[in-house]
Amino acid sequence: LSQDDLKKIAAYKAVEYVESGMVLGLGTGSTAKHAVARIGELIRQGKLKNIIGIPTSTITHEQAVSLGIPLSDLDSHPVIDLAIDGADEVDPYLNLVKGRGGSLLREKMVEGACKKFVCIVDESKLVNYLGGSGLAMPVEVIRFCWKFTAGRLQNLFEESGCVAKLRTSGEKGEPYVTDNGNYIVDLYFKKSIGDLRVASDAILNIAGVVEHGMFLDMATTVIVAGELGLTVKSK
Ligand code: DER
Repeated sequence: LSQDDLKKIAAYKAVEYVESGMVLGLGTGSTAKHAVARIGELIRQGKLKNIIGIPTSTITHEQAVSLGIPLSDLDSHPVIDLAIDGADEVDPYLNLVKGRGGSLLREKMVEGACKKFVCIVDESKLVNYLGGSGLAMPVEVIRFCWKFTAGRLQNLFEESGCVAKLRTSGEKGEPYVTDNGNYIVDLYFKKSIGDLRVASDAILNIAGVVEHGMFLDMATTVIVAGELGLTVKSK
């Protein structure tokens, strides 16, 4: 089974939690994309009715529109029944790193408004501790003096061997700009950052920071698709 096969298996399992009449948070990324496609298919087959989708990015909004999924937003639906979304890392306590796809702010707003948040991953996302993959821990920052903010983030985690890098896109390496018009500074750690709540509060204390990609105590269920089958972990 390819990694994408595993993502699809996890996504389809998560869509089994969807019932007609639900307001759904629609996630972003290559795993969530399968869930959105499956929801669209079940609506088209008449197996799901009266669904309202709340997209977590412009790209998911476009996918949902192309599938005919009725859409709304948090202003009209401040309480959401169920969100389905991927993750970049999952620790043993169901804490997540998200945002390598650049949508962490709207994802955190939507998933923070949900009664249930089902996270879908292939087994490659499992880590012993957040930041443990050595891959990016995204932080959304305002553009104004982003270098200053990046420097403060890097100094904050000096003991963890942190390196802060501005996320760029395109051939010319121009700064990546989020749906919200902000930049992303990616943090790379060599060692554990210790207490995640302490780290989260310290990051959010920096005035130029908008939000970070640690989703602590937010997922209610994590569905993991692996070579040996599916594992469902619930809080
Ligand atoms: O950027 C994001 O938050 C995505 O949801 C990410 O966490 C998972 O993306 P993937 O399903 O493409 O690996």
